[in-house]
Amino acid sequence: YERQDGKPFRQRLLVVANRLPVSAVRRGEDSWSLEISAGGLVTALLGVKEFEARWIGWAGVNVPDDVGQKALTKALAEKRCIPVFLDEEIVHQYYNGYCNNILWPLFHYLGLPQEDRLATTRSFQSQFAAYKKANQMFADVVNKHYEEGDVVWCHDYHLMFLPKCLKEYNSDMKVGWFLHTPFPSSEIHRTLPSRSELLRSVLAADLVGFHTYDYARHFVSACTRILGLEGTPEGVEDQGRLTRVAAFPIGIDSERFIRALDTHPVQEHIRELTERFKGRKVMLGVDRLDMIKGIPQKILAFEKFLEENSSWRDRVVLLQIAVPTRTDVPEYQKLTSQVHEIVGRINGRFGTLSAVPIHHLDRSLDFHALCALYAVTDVAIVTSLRDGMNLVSYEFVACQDAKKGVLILSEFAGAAQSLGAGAILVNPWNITEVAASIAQALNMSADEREKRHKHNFAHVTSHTAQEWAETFVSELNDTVVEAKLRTRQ
Ligand code: ADQ
Repeated sequence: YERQDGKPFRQRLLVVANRLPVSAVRRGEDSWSLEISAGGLVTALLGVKEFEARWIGWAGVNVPDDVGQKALTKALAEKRCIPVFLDEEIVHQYYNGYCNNILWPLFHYLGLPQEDRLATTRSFQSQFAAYKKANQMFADVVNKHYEEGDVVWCHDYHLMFLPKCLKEYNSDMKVGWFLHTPFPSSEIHRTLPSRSELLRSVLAADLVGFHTYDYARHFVSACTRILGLEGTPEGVEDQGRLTRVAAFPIGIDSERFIRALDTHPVQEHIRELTERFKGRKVMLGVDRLDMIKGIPQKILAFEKFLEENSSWRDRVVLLQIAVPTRTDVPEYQKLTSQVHEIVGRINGRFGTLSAVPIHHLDRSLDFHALCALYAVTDVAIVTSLRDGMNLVSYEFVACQDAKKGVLILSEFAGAAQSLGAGAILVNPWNITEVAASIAQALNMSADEREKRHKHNFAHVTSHTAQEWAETFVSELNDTVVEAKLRTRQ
């Protein structure tokens, strides 16, 4: 593989994540079609151009037969992807169970799902066993493809057990682990029956990264309080071995969004949208349909705003684009019906024969349509109840240099720490406060909008995904060199 500009790659990077950045659909016994899938990590790593990156992960499909596995492996190789094959039972226990039903809600301070709390508690051990088994399967594939000098970058809460498995194979492997979600307060983490084992396996990595200092601090506290280890300004120390812990706030490939705005398809979409919503201010929400994104809270706040500001009722529209995820998990199915019900009720209440106040779409948009939507938006609204970072807020800012729209942003998104000075920060649980922030945003003077946008635009364009990845990987290289020097002394 060569870089597009012909220069040599700096290093081989094995990016290990639960999901490969492609979705695979079987077209025949030995034929597959592949499609790039939406998601925060995919977006971030699209910006990484310096490293010869290979992806290792699950393709999201069950492929029980050899012929299918061989054909898929071959098709994926063209996209620099290496599959890990997981069977249905493992996926059920590891992915739907331990990852999405236990770790995901816990790391976002949502607790276990109410109804089956006891059932989850009972199945905990078998799900954790499946989690470890799946992580070992990832480790086997990484080990098979590893070459000396490679950097192995493990991603997210699905793979907390992976650093330990990799170091058991080869203690010289350079291993980094990055968490895309928040790391919760140690008081939350300590409720996990597998709390110590998970912390110890993450600590096997050379470098452990989080989006914010708060998450890094929570992790170090968990290690000191639960494992009794020593926390230092550098990280966590265990019997003379240091695991470096630091914050690496992610960014986006802002240039990709800015360039797209001038292209024909985006300009076409912009023309259509401007015509379609003439005379109305456009508010926009773009989220995966997930309980952490606070979509019902956002819509209820919008209802309150319409209730209290009758003069705005036919002058503003909320476009909520929600891409369905984890559709086989009951909690997510419930969320979809709940959102549909609230939207239907509000549209029934405030709609007229010619217009409705909320357009809710349950689907993913292609890149051009998304850029156009960001560009025509007057107010973007992110009401995550917790969110590791939230890249939607960054993408919106990147597309707003002409319009200078306003960003309403949850204080519980990691992005609040970087875009806080330019955005209106809100507590999404406080619907009255969010409704007031909508009024503030819609009525904001052009000068104020410009000032706020300038701050955010400078941040988004200078803290890119590429820089994020480069910083993490060079820090990982340095950490390993320093550790070697320390052991020699
Ligand atoms: P996500 O929870 O997926 O990511 P986010 O950071 O907002 O959240 O990224 C979502 C990505 O998916 C964005 O690039 C967005 O454009 C795209 N997307 C969302 N809805 C879409 C739609 N309807 N159509 C098209 N595209 C859509 C996780 C963490 C975040 C963290 C990222 C990166 O939960 O907190 O910021 O990883 O670390």
